[in-house]
Amino acid sequence: MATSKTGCEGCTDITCSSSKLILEQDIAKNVTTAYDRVKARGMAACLFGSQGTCCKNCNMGPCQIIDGVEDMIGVCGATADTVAARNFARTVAAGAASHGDHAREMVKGFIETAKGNTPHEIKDVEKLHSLAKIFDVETEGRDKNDIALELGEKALAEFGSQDDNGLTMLKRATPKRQEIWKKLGIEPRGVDREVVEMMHRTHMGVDQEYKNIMLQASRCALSDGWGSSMLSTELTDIMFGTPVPRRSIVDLGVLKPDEVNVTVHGHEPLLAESLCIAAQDPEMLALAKKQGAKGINLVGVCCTGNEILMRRGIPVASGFVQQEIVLATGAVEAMVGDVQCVMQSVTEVAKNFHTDIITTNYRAKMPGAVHIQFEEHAALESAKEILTKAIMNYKKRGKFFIPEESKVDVVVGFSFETINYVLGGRFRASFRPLNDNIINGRIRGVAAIVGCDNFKMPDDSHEVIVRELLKNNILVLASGCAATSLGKAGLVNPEAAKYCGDSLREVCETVGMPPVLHVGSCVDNSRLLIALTQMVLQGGLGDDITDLPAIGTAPLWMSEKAVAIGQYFVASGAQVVFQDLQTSGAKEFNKYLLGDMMDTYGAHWNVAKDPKEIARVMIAAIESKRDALGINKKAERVLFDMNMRRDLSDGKGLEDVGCHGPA
Ligand code: NFS
Repeated sequence: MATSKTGCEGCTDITCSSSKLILEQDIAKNVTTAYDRVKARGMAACLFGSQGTCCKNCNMGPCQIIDGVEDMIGVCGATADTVAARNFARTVAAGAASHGDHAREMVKGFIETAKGNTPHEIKDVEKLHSLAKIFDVETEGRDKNDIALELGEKALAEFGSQDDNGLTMLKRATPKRQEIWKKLGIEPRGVDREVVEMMHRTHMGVDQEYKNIMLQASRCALSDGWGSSMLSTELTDIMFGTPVPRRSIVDLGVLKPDEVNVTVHGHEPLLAESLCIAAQDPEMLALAKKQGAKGINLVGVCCTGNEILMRRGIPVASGFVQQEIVLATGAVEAMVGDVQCVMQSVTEVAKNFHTDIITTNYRAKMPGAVHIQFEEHAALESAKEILTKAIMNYKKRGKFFIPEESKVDVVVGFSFETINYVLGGRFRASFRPLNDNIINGRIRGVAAIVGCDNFKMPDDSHEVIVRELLKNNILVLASGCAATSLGKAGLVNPEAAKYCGDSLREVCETVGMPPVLHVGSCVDNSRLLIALTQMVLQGGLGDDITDLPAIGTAPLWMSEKAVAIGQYFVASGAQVVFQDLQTSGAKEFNKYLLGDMMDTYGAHWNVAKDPKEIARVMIAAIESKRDALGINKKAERVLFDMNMRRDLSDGKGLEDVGCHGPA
């Protein structure tokens, strides 16, 4: 057995067993991964950068600021608080821009689909009608494609909107939250506009008051959560089907020794869905057979993987940190990417094998990759061209190693609508049982664990956090690479109920659901906003998200998108915990983020340095919300009878947030 360059000797960073197995193989001996680069760089990151006090927004510097040291402010006089707030806000803007640009492509694809110009169709008509209602699109007596076209055009207009009345879907929030946003003057006006204004306000010599900068950061983040991401999720559901529970598998063992393995990496499901259709095409299958393969095995990497996992049950090979290691198996004919989270290093890893890295989007090219432009108007033709390239590589495959034991069962597909009917039944779909179980204490609260994986904490960090939460009877909703990592840990299936405290286990076993509900990709975190809002509107748990015993974390955040998500959760009233933030060099601003923001939004950021500590913060936050609601008092732990349920159900209900049963 050889020692790969990454090797595992003395390596404390890789705890993932499938990664270790691959990197121990001879075929991987020349492979260099991010784990190597982390080690080579050492742990000492630039102090100014990591604390948020390096300013390069103009060319008088770059200025490195030390808070409290008179000579160490910016040449222009900018203080540590201003600089750190500007940097933080620009991170939010970059994250929101990424979701916005992704969403725009999905909306354009939706319009083309409505016009009949793609191989896709409008699948979820019930959801189409429900969203049409929110957007004031007439549905009576109209063909689904007509409705979809008008809805798509109205959705597209949200990107360039200059309308001070705010984005359409803000009205899905609780009345109290809408009031808060209005009072603060932070209702987003247009998806693109908020990013532009954020970039302008953080230009040299514009907004220099950190609280004011953060108002726009919130507006920009809200234009993501309640704007672009929500649009993307909803229209993607309408086009490709709203996820329903289905079984699948995750981890590197999903690769197949005798089939053409194609990994789909990136984010926009238009490409992935088209590849799924093309991979079933008899012409493609015949070509694969001609090359000696038994078939074509599409598997997911990162969030595009989560998209097709949720809607088609296509297996996911890996999340973000394992993307190089998937290739180090030597068993991948092509890695096909579109946008976001594709490491530049994959082309270097691929050089050791017969693998092609295929870029497909004019916005995201890579040196060393083959570029085949994915054309929306000729989606199937593009997908076939891409697959042909992969198939023709099959015969070139050399030695390879697939860890066949490394595959874990998952049950996924917990869209908001699914949670609704899984808990309430198909004909009485409702969040009422969830609220009741929280009120009676069987479920202590709800935790969202979202976002990336990263090399800063051990690979099993998500698992460590979630096991603590489950033991403490906290229901977990997961998305993105966090959900993949939890799937690999065996926590995303109903059998994992055994890891829960007694009362949560009882609930999960009764309903037959996993204690960790996979809600989808990172864009699908918008489902969480709707779920939290629905919990409030069902009654009994306060009158805004801020009152709920609920908290979110992106413990291994890597991408700027995660910061945008964190900020839209905070601005929507939900607490979040991250492992670190690049703000600690600015005392006042940091204090504002980690506490004082509460006065403005009813929520703030938290930082906790390791998985156990993150879990402790989450549990404590949930228990303190329970105390505030008065549901921790023994006498108040009652089961609700029908009359009480009816009372609580008064007021806004499911229809008002545009929710319905599964497709
Ligand atoms: Ni989210 Fe997805 Fe993964 Fe992080 Fe990247 S794939 S959109 S950013 S790393 S979860």
